[in-house]
Amino acid sequence: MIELVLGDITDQDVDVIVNAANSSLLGGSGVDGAIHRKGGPEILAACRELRAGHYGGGLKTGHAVATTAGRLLAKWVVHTVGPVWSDIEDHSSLLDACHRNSVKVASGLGARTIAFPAISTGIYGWPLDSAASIALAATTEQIAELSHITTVRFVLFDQTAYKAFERALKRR
Ligand code: AR6
Repeated sequence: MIELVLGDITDQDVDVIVNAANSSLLGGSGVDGAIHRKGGPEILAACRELRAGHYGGGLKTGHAVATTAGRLLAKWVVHTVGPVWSDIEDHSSLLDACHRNSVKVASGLGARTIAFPAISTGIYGWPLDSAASIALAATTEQIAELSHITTVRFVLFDQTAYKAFERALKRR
């Protein structure tokens, strides 16, 4: 089931919250900043451990990895790195991959509910209508293949983003 909600992703009572991170995994602004601020230092500590281990070179664009959600209501944060929008190169497959891989990681943890922000549509500059179509297609197709996940909630921060996702959902 796909849900659209206008709000702040850090308030969501779901099993997994997806973070629109960067490859350093060490925080940033936007969703990333909000998650680390509200989730507390446990999340950053877990990210530093990842960087000290298997993710020494950082998390690649399109990939996803889980940590504790610290003090958030969620059980886990799944960090993924969306692509930066480009007018000259099509990076749609990477935006598709970060949604699919986030669902896969969440499902592997046994999560049933997962909340996504509008990945790449902030600092990374991806046009909202395009991002919404890619996000909805990727998550719908991926959950059809995995039995665990029952609900995918897109948490949109403002009316403009909410309306773009609403239009994309109607087009499906
Ligand atoms: N809850 C839900 N959505 C939010 C929230 C929130 N608390 N805050 C912002 N948004 P962005 P990106 C919306 O920039 O484009 C970071 O520095 C926002 O309005 O968070 O993938 C990372 O470290 C926009 O629609 O993510 C990376 O360096 C959407 O979430 C870089 O930004 C995504 O905006 C990632 O850029």
